[in-house]
Amino acid sequence: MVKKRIIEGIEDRKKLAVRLITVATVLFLIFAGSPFANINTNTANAETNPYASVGTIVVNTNNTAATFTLTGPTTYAGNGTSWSQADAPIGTYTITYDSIPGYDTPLGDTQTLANGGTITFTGLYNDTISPTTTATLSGTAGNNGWNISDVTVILSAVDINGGSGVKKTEYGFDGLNWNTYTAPFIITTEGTTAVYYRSTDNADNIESAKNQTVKIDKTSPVIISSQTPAPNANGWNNANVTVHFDCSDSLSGLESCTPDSTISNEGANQLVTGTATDKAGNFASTVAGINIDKTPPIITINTPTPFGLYPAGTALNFSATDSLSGVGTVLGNLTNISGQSLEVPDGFIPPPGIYSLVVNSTDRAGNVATSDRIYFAVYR
Ligand SMILES: [Ca+2]
Ligand SMILES: [Ca+2]
Ligand SMILES: [Ca+2]
Repeated sequence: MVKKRIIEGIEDRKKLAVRLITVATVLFLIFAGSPFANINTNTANAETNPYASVGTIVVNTNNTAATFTLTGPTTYAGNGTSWSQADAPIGTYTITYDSIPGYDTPLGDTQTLANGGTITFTGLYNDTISPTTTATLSGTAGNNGWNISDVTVILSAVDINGGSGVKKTEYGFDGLNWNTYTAPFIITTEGTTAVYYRSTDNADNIESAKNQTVKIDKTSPVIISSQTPAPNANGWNNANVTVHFDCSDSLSGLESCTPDSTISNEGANQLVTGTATDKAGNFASTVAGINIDKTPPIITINTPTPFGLYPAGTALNFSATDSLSGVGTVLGNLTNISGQSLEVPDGFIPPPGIYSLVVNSTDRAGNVATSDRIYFAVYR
């Protein structure tokens, strides 16, 4: 019976050893330390970044009789969840096991040795896959990929499922200098801005930098109207007017500009609207007021009448009207029988003689009216 138990015990140990070999290669580096000393608290792997160590746990113990079981997360090696080593002699144990991408030993995972003391895992990790960062832009979208407002850049990063996790996300504007990303940031600069970004996981895998172009145009285009021919000093034209619009946009560039238009109708303050649109969708308008008067004034001559005879002291009486731009000048051209001419205003009193009178009137648009020639005489 006792012999059977011993045999069974031996068989258990064999099974245990097979199991251990299945999941790991266990190396014992035997030290000739002081036997039967207290079990120390031992630490696996003192590297700065515990995640950087791949596939190895180093367990130090000076207990020659240490019997312990290492129980890890269920993802351990994929071949089992525990390792056992009975009657471990003094030594350093290097337990090597298959690496599984994304395998994570929780920091500070502590195992208790069967006869006291602890073994602390400071971290094991096999993570060679860098995280993935995604940039999301938040702004008022215009056209052609342009934004017409400031743009908020939101970065989010994930490490693969079971990875060591994202340690940090960074961004910059030249791919060389990096800022740690802590919160969404706002691009206010107009024009084209390149935003570079990347993340690093806890195993110090650094993602290849990505970049996202941010195009902002918050500025309306410029539009200026001009007209040909230019108006006269009174602001009037007496012929057709062509209205031209000059448009420009220094950011996204022009999408459209109102073409020339020709105004032929008479009228005061005829409004012609021009609009410029940039490629981002901003627009600006301007209105030109066009004054066209093609119609000469209407001249009325009350005195003299054709071939009239008038006593000395009779005043000339003439006038003009104009319904659009208004009368600019009205003057008579008085010519005596000797052919001498004199420019005279309304109300002029010609001395006795024989005359011809022509009245000229110009409106404020420059249209000229000329009356019929009237012959008359003034006697004493
Ligand atoms: Ca990773
Ligand atoms: Ca613009
Ligand atoms: Ca007129």
